[in-house]
Amino acid sequence: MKTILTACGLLGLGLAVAQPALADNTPGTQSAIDSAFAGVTAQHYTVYVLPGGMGFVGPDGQHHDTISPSFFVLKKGVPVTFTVINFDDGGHSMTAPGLMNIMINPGTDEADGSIKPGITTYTFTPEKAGEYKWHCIIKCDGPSHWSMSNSFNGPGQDGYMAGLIKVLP
Ligand SMILES: [Cu+2]
Repeated sequence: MKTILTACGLLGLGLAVAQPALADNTPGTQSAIDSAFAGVTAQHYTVYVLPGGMGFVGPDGQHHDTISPSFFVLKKGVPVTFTVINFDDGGHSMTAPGLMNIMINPGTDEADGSIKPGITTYTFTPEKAGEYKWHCIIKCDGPSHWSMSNSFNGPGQDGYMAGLIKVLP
């Protein structure tokens, strides 16, 4: 701000107006986080479960059971609702010990061979800031079950049947 006022002064524009003290919006500071979430009273994510052939392609070139998105940012103390739309006729979970456990309803096989998606709604309020690992605890992604195998963060392949949740303070 000081630079701008100086420039205006040099140009003789007379635009020097007293500026209110700005909040420290340095990324990661509590005041920056609080100002980003000012007035936010609810958080919402829509998540899709994609079975086998619908899912993303893994490093083996095959499609795999996928929960997408799989990485989330939440604000502590603000209620969050996950709406999970499951296109698979099998159940899955998003299990994050110490934070949440969403048991995902399976889709329903229809007479014409299609699958009516299962819908699950799950609301909770994150109470503790930190980084949480989630993974699916229901055996899935047959026949290889690759999506359930360990990746760099532990059980489940991140981006498929696992991921991280960051809860901001
Ligand atoms: Cu699963």
